[in-house]
Amino acid sequence: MKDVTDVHEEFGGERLPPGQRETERFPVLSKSGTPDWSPETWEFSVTGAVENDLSFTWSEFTDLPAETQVQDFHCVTGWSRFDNEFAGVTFPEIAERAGVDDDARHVMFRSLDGYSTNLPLDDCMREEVLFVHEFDGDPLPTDHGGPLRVVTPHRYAYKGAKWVTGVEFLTEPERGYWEMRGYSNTANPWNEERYN
Ligand SMILES: Nc1nc2c(c(=O)[nH]1)N[C@H]1C(S)=C(S)[C@@H](COP(=O)(O)O)O[C@H]1N2
Ligand SMILES: [Mo]
Repeated sequence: MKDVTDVHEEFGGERLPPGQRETERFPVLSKSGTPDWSPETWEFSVTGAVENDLSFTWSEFTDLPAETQVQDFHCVTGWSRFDNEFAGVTFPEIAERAGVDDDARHVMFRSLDGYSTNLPLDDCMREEVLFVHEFDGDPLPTDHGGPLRVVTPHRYAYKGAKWVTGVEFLTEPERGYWEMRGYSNTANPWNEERYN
């Protein structure tokens, strides 16, 4: 199992970012409740500035090579949860299969509940950006984004789309749900980039 809880060192900060407090609970934060999904109709797509558009059914996605990591999780509302065990497929694994165009610079993630969030491509091409389908050895609970969510331990957790069903590679930046509503576009917890 890979331990990536040292990611804070890269950003010159303590393990607990400034202004955060540690919690052992795992609160649920969703803009509008937990959407339904069914393994028969679920589909995940990769589109935009790529050589090959990709589309996966649930069984195809769960056949992809997965890895398990221990990660920290920082919510912009002020809580952090340490040592979460997440298993899933890395962002670079998906990007490699799609073949990212040379002029792609940004990424938009889209979700079943209408949520979206954006990141620069460089912030996504990291092994700890995972498409997670297991938490603590069990299927990811639906409240926490199951069947599939993104986690971004180097950024506030709103950069990790729960119920993710689409990734679009972009040549120009666009803003996601919270980024259009006053939250930071960059979201580095060690700089307390909370609001725009
Ligand atoms: N699809 C979707 N993803 C989402 C959200 C959401 O409302 N919808 N909330 C974000 C926010 S603000 C946070 S802090 C985390 C919360 O994840 P959790 O509910 O598993 O703690 O999910 C992020 N991803
Ligand atoms: Mo959040």
